Amino acid sequence: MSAVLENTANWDDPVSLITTDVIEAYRRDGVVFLPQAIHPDWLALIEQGINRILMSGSPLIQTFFKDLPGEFKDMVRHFDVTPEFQRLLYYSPIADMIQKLIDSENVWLLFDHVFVKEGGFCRKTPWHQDMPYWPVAGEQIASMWITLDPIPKEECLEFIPGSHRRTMYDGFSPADADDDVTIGFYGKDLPRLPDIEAEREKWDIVSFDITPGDVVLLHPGVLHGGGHTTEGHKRRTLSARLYGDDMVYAKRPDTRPTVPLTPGLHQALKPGDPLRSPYYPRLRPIPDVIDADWK
Ligand SMILES: O=C(O)CCC(=O)C(=O)O
Repeated sequence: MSAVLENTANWDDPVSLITTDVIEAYRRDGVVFLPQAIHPDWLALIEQGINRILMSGSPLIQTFFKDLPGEFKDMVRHFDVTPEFQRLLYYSPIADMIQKLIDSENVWLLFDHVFVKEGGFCRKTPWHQDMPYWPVAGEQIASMWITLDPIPKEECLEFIPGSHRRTMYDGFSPADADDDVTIGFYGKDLPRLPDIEAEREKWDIVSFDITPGDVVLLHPGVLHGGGHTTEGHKRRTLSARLYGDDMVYAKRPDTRPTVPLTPGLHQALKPGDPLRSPYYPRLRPIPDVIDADWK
């Protein structure tokens, strides 16, 4: 069972929320709910960043479920064109909290990932792990899943604690998800996803009621999905994907591009190389050049 930790907002020292219990629960379950971890000022900045991306007409906005009343927009890696996210990721406590959680001297941003569900009934996100989509391996990695809107448990993402320590499945294929959520993203080399939704009783599934400011710390190997939204409800989420020193480049099947599309990555690195790219900015320690310009 994943940890739900007693907590009250501690805006002066949010890093103290990453206790040894949290670290242990994260290693064991790969998912930890942390109540009131992000100050409303940072949430306002995230909202401005999401609005900027939505208004930009970015070619990286993918819209799913276009035939339904509600739409699902998925936006990968807008850091360079979103000053709100730059300010947030360099100067909010997010990187410090993850640095302590994964116990790494350095912390890099793999990418920012925004999800917006709104406009009426919007179906569940199919069950998946994030790890197969990303060309990475190692232990020191975490996403902070930050949702701006209050949502009941039934409309929150759902998670299967401990699944990051078991099989890494193929991803689901967004284009085929209407017909069969187990059709693979790559279609080779990795085992096909089980149909978790069809046999929910067999799985230990957790989810959380969300009040703005609450976050979920999520290991990208954890199976997660779900979270439809209904009429009058919306869910705007930033998932900040950060990693540390032990992460290396890893190959994925060659049938589809990996996420995020990273200029020159596959040419520059071979499997096992430390995961470094100008596309993955270092957040901790903050580079001197950023501090000198911004403070
Ligand atoms: O918000 C969603 O529906 C999907 C989120 C997700 O898959 C993630 O944060 O990795």
